[in-house]
Amino acid sequence: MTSQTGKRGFTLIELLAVIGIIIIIAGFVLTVIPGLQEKSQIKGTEALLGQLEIAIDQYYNDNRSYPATGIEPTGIEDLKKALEPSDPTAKRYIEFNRDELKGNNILDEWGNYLVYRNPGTQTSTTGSYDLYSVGSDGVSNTFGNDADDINNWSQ
Ligand SMILES: [Ca+2]
Repeated sequence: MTSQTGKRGFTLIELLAVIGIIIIIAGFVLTVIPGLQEKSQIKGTEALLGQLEIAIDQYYNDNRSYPATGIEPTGIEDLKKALEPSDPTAKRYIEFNRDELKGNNILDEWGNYLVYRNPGTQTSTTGSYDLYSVGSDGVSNTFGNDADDINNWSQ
């Protein structure tokens, strides 16, 4: 005759072991995922800057000057209007995705405004421009030279 007592639940030790493993995995996920997300945000912002540099070069070829900046503090609205004018008959050098813009401001992967300056101040090349993201911390204390900032002059 077979006994029905073969069925049993987890022992307390087994339960604690499982809970311990779940805590270890959760800790790993919580530390690794944000790191991966930041890496992808950095890559995405670098890619956007690269696309903008190509578009700015094409604009330069047509106009023999880089897009001018006006009184707007970050200059980025001026850049957006030059590269993707609202006038449908004007030449467009880039097509922004709507999630890359807030109004006429071009956003980095953290949702902060990029900064564009013409004339630039960060290279010795005359007639150059500055273009940067303030990076993951959302601020720049050194006009684009903080360690986490992403700019067009130190890549
Ligand atoms: Ca920064």
